Amino acid sequence: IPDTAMKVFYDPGCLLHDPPYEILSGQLVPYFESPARARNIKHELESSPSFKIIGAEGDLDVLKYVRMVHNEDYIQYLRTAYQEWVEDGGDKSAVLPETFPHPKLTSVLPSEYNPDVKTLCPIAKAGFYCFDLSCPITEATYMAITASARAAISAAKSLTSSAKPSGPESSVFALSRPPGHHAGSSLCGGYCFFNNVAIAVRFLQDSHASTMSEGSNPQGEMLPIAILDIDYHHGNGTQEIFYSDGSVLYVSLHAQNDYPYFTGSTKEKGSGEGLNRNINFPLPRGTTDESYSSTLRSAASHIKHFNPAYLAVRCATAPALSPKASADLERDATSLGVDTYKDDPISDFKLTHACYGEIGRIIARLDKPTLFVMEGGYAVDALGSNVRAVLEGFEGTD
Ligand code: OKS
Ligand code: ZN
Repeated sequence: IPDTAMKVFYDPGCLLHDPPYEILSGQLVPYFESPARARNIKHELESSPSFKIIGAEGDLDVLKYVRMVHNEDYIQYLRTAYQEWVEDGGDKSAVLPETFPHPKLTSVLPSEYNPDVKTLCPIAKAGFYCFDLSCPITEATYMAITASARAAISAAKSLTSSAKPSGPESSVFALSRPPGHHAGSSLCGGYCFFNNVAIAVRFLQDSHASTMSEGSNPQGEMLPIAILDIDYHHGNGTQEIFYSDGSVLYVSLHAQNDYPYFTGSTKEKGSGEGLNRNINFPLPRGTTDESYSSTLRSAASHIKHFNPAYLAVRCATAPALSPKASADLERDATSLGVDTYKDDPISDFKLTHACYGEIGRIIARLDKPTLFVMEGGYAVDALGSNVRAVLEGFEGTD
């Protein structure tokens, strides 16, 4: 293994979350965000000398960093929800909500809606902490989401101890799963429970603060970090977590008018100290290599101007399906009985395989220590090779 091999952090606990089904396009289908996704990526990267798989660090205080992002009641909910649900007579397969506190359902203004959550029954709690039906909580979910965060923190930790300040030698990939960017400070949804990238970003900021002598940072300034979200979907959770935080720039490229539907417009610019530090680039269906990479270049120019100490990239292959991947997706989907897949927006982006490498090269030109964290992508058989193309484009090893 060459010493320039990119470190890939992985925790087998990530495989434990394995709900039986989900509702997609109105149909009950096997859960798309499956353990097979992580296995496929690991297998692909293992077979290349450009990568080195490393076990996540066992003795990290994961909860310490989870608490820097998520509220305590939400964390305790995720930890205890399954047991409470089963004790209440709920189905043993998983916790799922029934109703949500929609602003027009609750009898008071949304800002005044503040129930005593402890008094809610398990199925009501499930709706309180979730915004859709994509996050069934199984007996093993809490272990899996902790493992997923552990992989992201371990990767971030290795960045802080890297000899080189920037460039390929100081870049790492966290093979995290379940994903994180839809998870907000007290909200799960879109397969996401803990926001892995947000947790890793807080870890990096905390490590930096603790290395500073007391006198040298009297204002307690936080280390500036940029998050580039190249998942096909908008990262509503990451946007919410850092919305009024001036130390973190969130930049997202995503499909307009697609899941999660109600966030991701250019009007969402951040607030207070975080004003202009939230930048959304919604893209139309049918987006091609050329328009995707030129949008990514302008996104990158905002990051360059912000001049972060670190760059965190949420990697996903959904926006860049190769013709083969699209075929796989359609085939898988058909075998699962989802006949609407031709119309599925995921296959509406028209990027070719060559675009993956280019995406990696554009990110590499920012010349920052970079943390890649896995997010979405369902074309299981093509996942590994697509992830590999982005990372090898970045490293210049393609
Ligand atoms: C419906 C699931 C809808 C798609 C969720 C998208 C997840 C994703 N049960 N986010 O980046 O890939
Ligand atoms: Zn996605």
